[in-house]
Amino acid sequence: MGTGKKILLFGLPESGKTTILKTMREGKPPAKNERFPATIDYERTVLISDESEITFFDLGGATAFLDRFTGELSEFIFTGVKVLVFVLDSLKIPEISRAKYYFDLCLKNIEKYSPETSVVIFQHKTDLIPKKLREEVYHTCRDYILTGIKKPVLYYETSIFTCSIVIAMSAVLQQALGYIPNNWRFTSLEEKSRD
Ligand SMILES: Nc1nc2c(ncn2[C@@H]2O[C@H](COP(=O)(O)OP(=O)(O)O)[C@@H](O)[C@H]2O)c(=O)[nH]1
Ligand SMILES: [Mg+2]
Repeated sequence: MGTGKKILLFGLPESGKTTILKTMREGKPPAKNERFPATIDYERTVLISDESEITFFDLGGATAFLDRFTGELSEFIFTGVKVLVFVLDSLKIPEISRAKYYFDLCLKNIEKYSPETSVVIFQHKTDLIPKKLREEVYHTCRDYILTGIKKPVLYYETSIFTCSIVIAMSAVLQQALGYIPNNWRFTSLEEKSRD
């Protein structure tokens, strides 16, 4: 599955996965009212630098796909993964138990197929949280999602509208490669639907 090193982006629908990759590809957030169709199955974005190549898999968020990725396709998806990025929508506290369910399933699969994988959480869309609630939202999300997790997890608060997303992505690249490449650029490999 794919070329070079593999990074998975996982998260509930609408958590921001496709937008994050688009922002990285274009070097700026998409225009305010731009909407993308829900990701079907998965899409690949490749990061190319002088030294290396990494493929990001943006996994479609619809429940049927999530269940396939963590079920019948799990070996295919979770083998050879360098970094798992789990995107958590800061505003969807009511859905956090569903997110946690999939996060735990991802970790189970990682444990089974790629135990060396680094795990990174993006607590995303922080620009939408009123400033005085940020601390509280951070603790609520973090405590909930990490309950019962023994594996070390890197945790970043992110937004496509601040440099936080670039800082978090740099950490992901550092985990994947052991260094942050010079001259990195992201390109879209294809719009991918396997079926
Ligand atoms: N305010 C805000 N909105 C965001 C951010 N990232 C993504 N979004 C919005 O969240 C919605 C869902 O994003 P999308 O990338 O399609 O989610 P996906 O289903 O996880 O791929 C879109 O309307 C995006 O514009 C962010 O950092 N801040
Ligand atoms: Mg998407």
